[in-house]
Amino acid sequence: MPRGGARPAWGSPALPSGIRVLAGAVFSFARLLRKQADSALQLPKPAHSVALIGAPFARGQRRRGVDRGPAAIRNAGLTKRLAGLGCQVYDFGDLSFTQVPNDELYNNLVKYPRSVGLASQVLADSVSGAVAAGHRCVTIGGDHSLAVGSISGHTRQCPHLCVIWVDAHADINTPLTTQSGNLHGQPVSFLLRELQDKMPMLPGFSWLKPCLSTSDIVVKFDSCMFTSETAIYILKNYGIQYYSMRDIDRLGIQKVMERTFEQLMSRRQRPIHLSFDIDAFDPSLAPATGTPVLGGLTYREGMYITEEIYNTGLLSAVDLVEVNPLLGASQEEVNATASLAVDVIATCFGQTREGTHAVLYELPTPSSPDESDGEEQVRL
Ligand SMILES: [Mn+2]
Repeated sequence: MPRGGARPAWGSPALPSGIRVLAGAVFSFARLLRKQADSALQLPKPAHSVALIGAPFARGQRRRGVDRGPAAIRNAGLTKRLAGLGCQVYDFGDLSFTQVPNDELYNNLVKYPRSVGLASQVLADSVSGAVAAGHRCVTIGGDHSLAVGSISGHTRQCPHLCVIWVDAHADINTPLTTQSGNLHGQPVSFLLRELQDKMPMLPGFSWLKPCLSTSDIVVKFDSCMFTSETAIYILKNYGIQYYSMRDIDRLGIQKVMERTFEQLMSRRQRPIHLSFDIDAFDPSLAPATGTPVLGGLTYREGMYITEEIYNTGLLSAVDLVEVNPLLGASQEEVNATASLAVDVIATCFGQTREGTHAVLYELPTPSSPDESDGEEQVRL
């Protein structure tokens, strides 16, 4: 495994109270000095070390093609875009998942439990290793059942992390409440400690320890109309902070993000795991996905979410899942969905909509000596 890059520092070290003000002044001065030095030398921003992990897994849902998501996102230029933002990208390639023979239904309903359990275990080990080596980790899926692996692997290194879940659905059914039997609609319930007395032991999941509390996660999803009664029950009765599209309409995305960070960071700053399902966007923007829902996020709302997460400086891992190149009605639709995925990830690492300019950029002026000479000659 390639190693490199410094482990991100999560917040400032604790200081004896007597020197807090002085230390604050020193830190500010140091920051000012660093800013001035950077300006003078036109240094790029400090590079993030990013591990890229492809997870071509499709058995958490029923549509063919989502295992081709990593290739589509790579082809849309992800690595180049991240490198252009100053990131040092370590592409670990695609994980290979062992086929599990005779992966029978659990409870006559839940599909491919052993395959999903094993794939998540493999991904958990990879994410854990990448974060331990000092990288920020980008997992490109693949279906959303993999978040069981990415989040549990991430918590091995960062036990106090928090999760922002952006999705058309809440993905919080349990194996006993699911109607479809697809595990990509259930990953959150596997991770939450408070739900464990409602969770059966599924074959393939004996390795998993629930690693999140309900106060560690904020869920944004599209529409109650398409969210099961169970999901709404769990969100409300277990006190999970969530925002539907109606909430986003009512409050605006700026307020929603402000409240998200208040909830997750009010006691202390901590690493963020963003789990982003491309179906959170309106299907007009992300058509090539398995379970689209009308009335999803606009491009601007999506970019605002990831810009704000970048601005915290606390992002530690991202999942970008459910891009399915076989479900676009045309190549244009596939390209649009994959490009959107690249935009989401790039914005997580500093791409802005405002653009930028060189620190020493100067506008040209019309009064240069050459031009004066020219004028003289014309007059003569
Ligand atoms: Mn999802």
